[in-house]
Amino acid sequence: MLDKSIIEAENAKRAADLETDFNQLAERLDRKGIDINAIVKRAQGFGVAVPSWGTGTGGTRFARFPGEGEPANIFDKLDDCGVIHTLTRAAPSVSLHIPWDKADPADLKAKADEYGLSFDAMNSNTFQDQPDQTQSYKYGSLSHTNEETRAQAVEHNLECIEIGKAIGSRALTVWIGDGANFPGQTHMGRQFERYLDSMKAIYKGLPDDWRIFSEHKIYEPAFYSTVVQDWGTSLLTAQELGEKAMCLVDLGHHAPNVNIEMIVSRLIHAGKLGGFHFNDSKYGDDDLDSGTIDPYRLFLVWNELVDAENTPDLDLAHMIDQSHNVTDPIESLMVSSIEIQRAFIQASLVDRKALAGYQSDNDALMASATLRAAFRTDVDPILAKARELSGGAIDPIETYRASGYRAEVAAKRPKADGSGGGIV
Ligand SMILES: [Mn+2]
Repeated sequence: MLDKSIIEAENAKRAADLETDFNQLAERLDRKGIDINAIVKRAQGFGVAVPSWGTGTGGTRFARFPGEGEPANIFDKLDDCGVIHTLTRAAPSVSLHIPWDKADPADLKAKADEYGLSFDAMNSNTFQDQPDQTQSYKYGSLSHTNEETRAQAVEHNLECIEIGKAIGSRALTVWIGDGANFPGQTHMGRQFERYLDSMKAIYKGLPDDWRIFSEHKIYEPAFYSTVVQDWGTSLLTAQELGEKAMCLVDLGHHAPNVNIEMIVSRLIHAGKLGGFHFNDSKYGDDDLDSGTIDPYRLFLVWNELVDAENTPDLDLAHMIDQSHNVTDPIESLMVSSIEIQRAFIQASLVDRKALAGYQSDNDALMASATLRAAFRTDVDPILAKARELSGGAIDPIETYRASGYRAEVAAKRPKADGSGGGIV
């Protein structure tokens, strides 16, 4: 656990500058009729879930280059998540992955409690074989032609729900790697029917206060076709299953140039938007850090979410899903949490009344300028003030580096194996 005195000492170095910057921004926003303290409260109320797997170094299909002090198990991962939340105050929950994070639920809860963390959506894994399973997922899982393989995949998802129930999770995210590499390899219609039947069996095991998220992905690991390749298929699935079934949008799981913010709007309209996996991409599902490639797109997604925030029953699960290959994962996850929070706060500054007026007057130039005015506002002082007031670090990265946490865990944790490819 991080020594609180380090946060205090680092904050003391920066408090006066923050006050100056904050007061200047407060004055600017006040001229626009915006109360900065209300915006700070919104920032303090923001939270995104950290994926347990994100605390380790990722990799590509070619190789993985582990870093120093990699977490050896879920308890190490929770320690790292605790550091991320302690410094940023923006990452209060963790999304677990089964079987990678399997452990005694009481121990998981106890460790999470140490840092005030809770558990977000559970993630099942039927995209790789585990040593103890009888059926292989080489040719698919929930949509496999073999009934026993499908049953095994359903059973695994039901087990994820059971573990989740014991640790206070309320959702299951299902992403499958099922698809085909060759035209003709599978009957696309029958394959989708089998998938739906399996999902219905999982849905039956869902507690009343739970939700199930279907996550679409355009390609990979299957390169010709994937069963749940787009938001249309995901929506069909959610609609066929029932009211507890929702769609999850992973920002990286679309073709380049796809208008993701419009997909978000459509799913809100359908009452089927359940959550997000935040990341960024340049070419495909690159799983790059949130906000590093196209921060404006991240803002536009949040613009839709803020616009719809008073929609009845809109309850979104926000999660990060990234692969950290060349950075310290704790640093990447802290920066990403803050960048997602930044887009939320920038979107909260949009003058919606003015925007609606420009839209109804067909004033395209001023409508666009209204969005960009919010996007261009440097909200750093708001985010830093929110962290300071919540007991976090004014500068999480510098404070983390000053703490020496990575060197400390590197001395204690076993050296990670770098052989083989990683999970991207
Ligand atoms: Mn994802």
